Amino acid sequence: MERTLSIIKPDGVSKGVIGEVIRRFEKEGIRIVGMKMVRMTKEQAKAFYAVHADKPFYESLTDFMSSGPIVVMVLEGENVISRNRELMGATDPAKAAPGTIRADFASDVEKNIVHGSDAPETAAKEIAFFFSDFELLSN
Ligand code: IDP
Ligand code: MG
Repeated sequence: MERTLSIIKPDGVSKGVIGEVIRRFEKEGIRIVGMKMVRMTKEQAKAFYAVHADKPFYESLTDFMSSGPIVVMVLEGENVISRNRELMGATDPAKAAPGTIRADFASDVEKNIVHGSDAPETAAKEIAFFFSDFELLSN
């Protein structure tokens, strides 16, 4: 059993696809064990995306991620890290497989609707960034 962090980014919230994204997780039998809506400050967005600090899109990405509310969720299931990445589709929606969240709803490579952790170590770090143990279901 694995856990991963999912974020519905500000564009997903403003486009009104919160319910649709959650429906896709539930339809796959993925369990939601934590969920809340928050708005990150610019500083928090920079900390969350620190791994991308040297990328040319870092400033723009962290402006975007702090531009409005996001829905953060902890998903649980077998191989949920890779299953969530498959449901999301490729980072660039133009390259995302048909039927994936990004292919269906994303407008560009930055405003791509969802975030998903990419490995067990990053998932653990990203979950702890947003949630205390008290906020997560334990069974
Ligand atoms: P991922 O979200 O599919 O894991 P990453 O490479 O980890 O993709 O990049 C993190 C986020 O940074 C992306 O989801 C996207 O919002 C943004 N991003 C990635 N590459 C670019 C780019 O080339 N231009 C603008 N934004 C980008
Ligand atoms: Mg990533």
